[in-house]
Amino acid sequence: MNDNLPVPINVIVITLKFIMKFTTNDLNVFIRFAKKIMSNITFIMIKPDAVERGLTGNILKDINDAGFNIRALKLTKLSIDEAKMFYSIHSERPFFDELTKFMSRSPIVAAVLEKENAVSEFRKLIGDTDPSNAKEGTIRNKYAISKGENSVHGSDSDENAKIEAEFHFSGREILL
Ligand code: DAT
Ligand code: MG
Repeated sequence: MNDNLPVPINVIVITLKFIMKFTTNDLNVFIRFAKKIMSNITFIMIKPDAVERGLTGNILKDINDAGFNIRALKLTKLSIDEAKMFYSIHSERPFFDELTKFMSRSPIVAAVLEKENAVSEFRKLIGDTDPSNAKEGTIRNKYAISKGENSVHGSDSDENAKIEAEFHFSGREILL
């Protein structure tokens, strides 16, 4: 027995075990919750070609009609360096220069959307990258001009949705 301890060692051990069990359970609940939120959000942009042609309202209506909830929204503009950073994954592609010049040409609308399986659901709503291959009724089929100027961006994975949302919004601007 350690005389310096004000409470018996077994009481300390039992208390510590209890706290650890409680925190582990708590952590698991938190992780499950975080995973659920992650698969329910996507990051999207209404691109310069669509904002320039006054299509923001139409596209937001399509988004609303498809059952997405807006969790963050703003009109903003990318500098050429920000466009290069955002699309850095495509930096080796032949269209990188065209893409980054286009995306920094004029304002965009950036948003975080929520729906079950948001990433795949939003990509279904926008259709193929190339509007001539985009299904009837999809946003790109209705509004896109070309493969480059294709009106909307949608994240391609839960991980990228998080990275892209954090690129454009601070934590307090995303209302989950
Ligand atoms: P998506 O936006 O459907 O995810 P992506 O990630 O392959 O398509 O490409 C990103 C953007 O780059 C795309 O929305 C438009 C542009 N882009 C892709 N391929 C292109 C091409 N062949 N010519 C010009 N721009 C292109
Ligand atoms: Mg993509």
